[in-house]
Amino acid sequence: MYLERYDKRWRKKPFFLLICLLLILLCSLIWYTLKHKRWDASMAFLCDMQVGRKNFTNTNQVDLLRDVFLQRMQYEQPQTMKPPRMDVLMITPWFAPIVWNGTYNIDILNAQFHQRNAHIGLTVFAVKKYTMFVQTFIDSAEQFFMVGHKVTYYVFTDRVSDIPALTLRDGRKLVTLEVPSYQRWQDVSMRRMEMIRDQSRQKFIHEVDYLVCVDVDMKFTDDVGVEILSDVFGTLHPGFYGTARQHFTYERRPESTAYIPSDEGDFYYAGGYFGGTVEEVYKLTSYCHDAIIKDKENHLEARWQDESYLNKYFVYHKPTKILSPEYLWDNNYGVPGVLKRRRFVAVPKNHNAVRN
Ligand code: 5GW
Ligand code: MN
Repeated sequence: MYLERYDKRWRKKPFFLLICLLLILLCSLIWYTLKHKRWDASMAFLCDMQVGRKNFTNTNQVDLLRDVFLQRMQYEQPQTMKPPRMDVLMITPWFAPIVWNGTYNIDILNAQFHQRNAHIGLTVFAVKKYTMFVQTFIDSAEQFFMVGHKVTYYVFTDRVSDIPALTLRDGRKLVTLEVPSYQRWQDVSMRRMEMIRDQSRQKFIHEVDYLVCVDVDMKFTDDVGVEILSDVFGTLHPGFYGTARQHFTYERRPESTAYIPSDEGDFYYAGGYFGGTVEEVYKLTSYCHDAIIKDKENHLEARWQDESYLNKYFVYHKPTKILSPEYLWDNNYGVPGVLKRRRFVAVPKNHNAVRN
């Protein structure tokens, strides 16, 4: 009796096999989609669901929080009555740190960011002849940028075949993103906002935690590490860090969306170095691009293109960290005493040769 039933069932063997196969396929599909999600992002989603269905579960959002803790470390005690730097501003009135050499302990910061397994994206544009800067840029970044952390270089270019194949350290990779090249250099510069916005949405949000967005005609000459990371950060322009606000080269025409009155503004930030979490960089680039387009419709273009719109953004969306000019220097400004290190410096360029 049992045997008979057993036989009958096994006559449907192909059917069962098919079901099994489909189940396996479904499982691997689910695993594959979840694998690429960042842990905290998917957890946040789960948490939201639990908040929505409080009655069906005992788990609280706070029970899912991860403990980030440090091992025993030995280092010099911070001294309440003895600030590490007396010659520079180390904190803004809205409590954002300004990063100068001597103000932070990189070992503590590295330990924290390693625990969080932070993945950093470094975006750079090499359009037209600017592909000539890529090799030096990447080679120097391999030596000095976020050493020991996970890094993805995103190189936006119109000349994909000009990007050299480079050997990178463990945990680091280079992704080339093909983009249109605009005829006007002003558009090459300004459209970076639109392209970073688009890729933040489509790609970066799934791949990295933080973005660092910089000029390519540059070279790392000293350490740039996780001390720069924060929700949203800007960098003091090397030409204006000691300047009074009314002399900043902000956009001063009230008709422009980038307009900043002469009695407003904290610092003059450089267009060639900003960043933050992917979410914050999305908000920043989205705002700047929208402002650029609005001005374009009115046949306006701010005085220093994307830099002007970035400065406008930071007047009303205060950065949570600010990098000192150590992080963006040009040797044409000499080497002042406050500058203990030059970490990222402009590569001298023959303007006629690279821009025509
Ligand atoms: C070309 C002519 C004039 C100005 C800029 C360009 C240009 C800029 C270009 O042809 N290709 C290109 O990729 N760029 C990107 O915009 C580079 O990433 C570059 O670092 C950035 C800003 O332009 P820079 O570096 O020439 O601007 P400055 O103010 O640093 O001299
Ligand atoms: Mn530049």
